[in-house]
Amino acid sequence: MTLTPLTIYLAAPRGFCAGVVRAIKIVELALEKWGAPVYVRHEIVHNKFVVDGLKDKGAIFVEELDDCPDDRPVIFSAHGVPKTVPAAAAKREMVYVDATCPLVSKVHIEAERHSQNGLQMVMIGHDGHPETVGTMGQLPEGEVLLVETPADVATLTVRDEEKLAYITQTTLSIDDTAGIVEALKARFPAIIGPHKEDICYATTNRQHAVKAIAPKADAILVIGAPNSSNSKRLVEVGAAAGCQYSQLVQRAKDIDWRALDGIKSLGLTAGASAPEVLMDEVIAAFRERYDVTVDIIETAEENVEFKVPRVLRETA
Ligand code: 2E4
Ligand code: SF4
Repeated sequence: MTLTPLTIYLAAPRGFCAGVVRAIKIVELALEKWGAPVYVRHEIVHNKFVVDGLKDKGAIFVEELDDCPDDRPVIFSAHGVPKTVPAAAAKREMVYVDATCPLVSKVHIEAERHSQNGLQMVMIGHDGHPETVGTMGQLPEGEVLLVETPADVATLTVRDEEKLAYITQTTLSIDDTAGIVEALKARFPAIIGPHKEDICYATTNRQHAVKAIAPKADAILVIGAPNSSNSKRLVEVGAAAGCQYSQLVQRAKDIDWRALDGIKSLGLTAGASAPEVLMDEVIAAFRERYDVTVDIIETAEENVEFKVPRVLRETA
């Protein structure tokens, strides 16, 4: 049987970012140092394959600190936690390691600095997402107002228009966020903020790569989890950049082959929390059905690395 030709445009960069590599390493080193079980508050990163792999090594995942015993170490996920969480762990004299990505911690510090300068904060983020909950939780209740859309900006009630600053989640759509920042600046000309937003290098690079691929791909698949903000944004960016069929898949078995019938080209990328083995699996599934040529579309090079916390450095 002759297979139909298919060109796969493979995005680069894609997949794991430096914050995810560090967070997973923290769990692995903690298991080495303290033995099993080690507790992890929330999925260390939003990926079932990663979480299941760590469960097999002895990690126990819980949603709340209250679900952890006092006498086992606990790790906080890469997304960050409200200040009340390490405070409660310290009060219980627990051993805890914070795997919050340093680029999320940077936003936490920014919020604190603005607040110390007497500014009220506006956070651009997704309601209920753990990073947004963690960042807003750096300041007392009411000090951070959440906006998700330009329409939310129109209805904001602020304490003093002259004393405002904004911060953002790190995994937002660059283009959508620009629109919200514009609305904020139009309504509150004195508002201060970062140069553009707090979207991180990895989010930025992955969105740029998808944008480069979208115009020439008949379909795009993004490997990532349904609760992964950065992965979902890649799907949206692909669609907004003109690709008719842009879909999230967790792994090869999720692919809707019928929907892809007749395609000649496919864009492939993976969110920051999706391991490359799942990309290998997806490409292998296409090779079984098509005569595949892989064309890597590289729009940036990445060489960011983050150190693990000091308490785990000797183990490393
Ligand atoms: C922490 C911050 O935030 P998102 O839902 O995209 O998290 P995910 O775990 O999918 O990706 C890693 C990550 C963690 C991104 N930013
Ligand atoms: Fe850190 Fe960015 Fe990765 Fe999030 S996506 S973990 S902010 S590097």
